[in-house]
Amino acid sequence: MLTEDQIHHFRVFGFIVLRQAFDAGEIDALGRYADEIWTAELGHTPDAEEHVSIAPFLELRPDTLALIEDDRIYTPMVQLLGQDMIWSGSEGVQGTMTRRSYHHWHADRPGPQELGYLRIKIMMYLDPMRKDGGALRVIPGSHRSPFHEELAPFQQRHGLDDPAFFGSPGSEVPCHAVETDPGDALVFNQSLYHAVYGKAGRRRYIALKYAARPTSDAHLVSIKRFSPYTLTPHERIVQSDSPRLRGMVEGMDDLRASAQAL
Ligand SMILES: O=C(O)CCC(=O)C(=O)O
Repeated sequence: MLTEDQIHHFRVFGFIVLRQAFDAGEIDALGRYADEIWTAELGHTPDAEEHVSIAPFLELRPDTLALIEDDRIYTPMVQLLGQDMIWSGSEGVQGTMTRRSYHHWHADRPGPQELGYLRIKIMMYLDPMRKDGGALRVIPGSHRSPFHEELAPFQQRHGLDDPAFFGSPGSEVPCHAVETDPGDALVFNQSLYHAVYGKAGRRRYIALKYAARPTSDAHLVSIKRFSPYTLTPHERIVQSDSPRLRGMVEGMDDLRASAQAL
């Protein structure tokens, strides 16, 4: 359960960290499940330097679904997104997606039209993350207008090979590096500007995504553009016996039909 201070921190800065929400035994078990999923998908055990990115991820096994509705995650999400929130899928990633040690400054849901529709990503890193060694860096408050709009040049440049961000290398942009240890859960607004520098080796994370229930055509247009998979949730969630899991995908057929009509 989030305190009023944590809710305030999330609203103002765009992120919070749930420190040591999970114990070492739980993280070890999650790592083992993750290895099994990656191995099954790749057809071999991932090498230490190999990149593997699977989405959906937790949905692939009945025994990993529990994390999605675990009180330590689910209750904070209800507090931030409302009781009628929706599920937006999970990811399981090892290694570095771009085979580069950085992921330059960007927002997952960029642009002023996105700021009124809250979507949240929770990062659970299975290895310690430090500022120059792959920790998620965030620009606190950059999910809010007009700061968000001022950073639009970052979004335009983040795919370039060697971009400058207002004249500085990405690694020198003023920011907060969210250093984490296994067991921490980093919760961030997907309109927040973030980046990673110093990714190396077997960097593993599980990500969980939740969103406020869409209530307008603009929300549906945004889902179609950025996360169309949200509208076709995994069968294991749809058919689940759990009221929490089923509740998060309830009405999805209607939402998908409305989205298709737009
Ligand atoms: O690799 C990471 O830790 C974060 C990746 C990222 O930037 C994202 O999920 O949008």
